[in-house]
Amino acid sequence: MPPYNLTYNLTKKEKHMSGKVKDHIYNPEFECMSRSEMENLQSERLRKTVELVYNNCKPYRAKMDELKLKPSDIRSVSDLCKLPFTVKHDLREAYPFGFYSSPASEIVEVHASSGTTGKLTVVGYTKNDIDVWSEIVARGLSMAGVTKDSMVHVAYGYGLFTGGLGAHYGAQKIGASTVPASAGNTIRQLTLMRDFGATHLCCTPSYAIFLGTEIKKAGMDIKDFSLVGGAFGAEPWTYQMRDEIEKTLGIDALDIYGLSEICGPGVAMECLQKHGSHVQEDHFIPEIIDPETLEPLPFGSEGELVFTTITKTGQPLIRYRTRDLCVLSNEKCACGRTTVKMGKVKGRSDDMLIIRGVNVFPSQIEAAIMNVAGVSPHYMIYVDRINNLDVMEIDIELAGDLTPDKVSDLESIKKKVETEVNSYIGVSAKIKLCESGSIKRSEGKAVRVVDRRE
Ligand code: DLL
Repeated sequence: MPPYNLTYNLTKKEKHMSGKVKDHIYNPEFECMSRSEMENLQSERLRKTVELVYNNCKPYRAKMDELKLKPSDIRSVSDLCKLPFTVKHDLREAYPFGFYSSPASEIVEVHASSGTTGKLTVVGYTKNDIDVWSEIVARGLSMAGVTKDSMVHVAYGYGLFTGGLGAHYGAQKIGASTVPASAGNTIRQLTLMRDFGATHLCCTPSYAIFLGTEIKKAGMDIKDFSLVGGAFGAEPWTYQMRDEIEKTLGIDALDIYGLSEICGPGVAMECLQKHGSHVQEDHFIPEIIDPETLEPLPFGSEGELVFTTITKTGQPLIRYRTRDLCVLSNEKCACGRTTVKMGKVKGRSDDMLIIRGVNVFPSQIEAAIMNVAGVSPHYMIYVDRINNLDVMEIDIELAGDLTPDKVSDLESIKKKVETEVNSYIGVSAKIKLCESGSIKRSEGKAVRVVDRRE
C-alpha cells in the first residue's frame, strides 16, 4: 500500500474556523504525556489486561493457549504483535456474554451493534468502563469547546446504539447541560435547539447537513440559534460535508470516531486543528495492519485499524480488527496534545455498509428477504444520498414460478419484504420487484451492492 502523508492530505484544504470555539485540553496529564511515559503506562496496563482476559475470558485463554502464549510473555507494548487478533465473528460465536472478563454481576450496562448474520455483537460495561467512556468523550467534547456552561444537544439515537448515551456521558462529565433529544423528528429537534440555546450538536454528519437544510424550510433563521460547535461521527464523511455543515450551521464541525466493541464514540476525536483525530492512547492502543498479510505497518501507511483496550474490565478486547481503513500519524499537533492521530476513515475491508448511521451487512438483508415467500435470492442493493440523507433501494427478482395474477399480490409481497427488512436491520428500504432473470448475474463473486454515495 502506498505511504500516505497525513499532513498533506489534511491541510490541502483551507480550514474554516468559526472563531467561536476554544479548544480546551480536558486532561493534560494523559493527553500531553511524553512518548516514553505513554509507552510505560500502556505497557503496564497491557500486562494487567492480558492477565485479566487470560484468567477470566475463555475464548482468550483458548486463543493464547493455542499460540502457547502465557500472560508473562507480554511485558511491554512491543510484545503486542505476539497476541492473537479478535474479530467480530469471535464475538458473535460467544453471543451473548461469552467475552465477558468480569462476573455478570459487575456489568452495569449492555450495548450491541449489528453482526454479520443478524446476531448482535454484544458489549458489557462495568462501572469502571462507563467511567472510562465518560472520560474519553469528555476529552473529545472539550476539543469542540464544550464546558460546564455549554448546552449539548444529543441527536444520536439512545438505546443499544452507543452514540446517544456515549455523547451524553461525556457532556455530563464536563458538567454541561445535556439535552437527550435522541434521533428523529426534525422540527422538534430544531425547535429544542433554538429555544434551549444549544451551543453544541452531536449527531451523524449526514443528519447535521439535513438539519441545516431544514432550518429555512421550517421558517426558522440560523441567527436565532446559539450553535458554535459539534461532534459528528458514526459514519464516514468527507471534507466537503464538513464545509457544508460549517457553512449552514455557522459552527466548527469536528470528527468523533468510535465503535461499540471498543467503547462507542470517543475512541478518537478531532481537535480544532482539524488535522486528524487524537486516539485516547492511555485507554486504547492503536495499530495499523495490512488486511491481507496481517503484518503491522508503520505510521503513515494506509491499512486496517486495530485496537487493544487497556483499561476496560467488563469486556476488554485484544487486537480487535475494526475493518476500518485509515492511517495513523505521530506528527506533532499544534494543539499541544501528544497522542497519535488517525486520519479520516477511507473505507472498510469488509462489506459492511453504514446507512443513516446504522451498520448493515448485505448478508442481513439477504436473510430478511429470504423470509418472504414469492421472491428469489437474486437482488441488488443501491445506496444513494438524496437531500443529504442515505436512501436504500433493493431490487429483487420474483421467484421463477410465480405468476402473480393481481397487482395486489405484488403489493402484498412488496409490503412483506419492506416490513421484514425494516424489522431485521432497523433501516427502511424502497423495494422494487423485478421479473425473474432480469438482474444481471455476475461471473465471479456476486456484486450485490452499488454504493452511489460520494
Ligand atoms: O458508530 C459509535 C459512534 C457513535 C461513533 C457516535 C461516533 C459517534 P458502531 O455502530 O459500532 O459504533 O459503528 C462503528 O462506524 O467501525 C466505523 O466504520 C464507523 N464510524 C464510526 N465513527 C466514524 C467516523 C459507532 N467518525 C463503525 N468516521 C466504525 C468514519 C466512523 N466512520
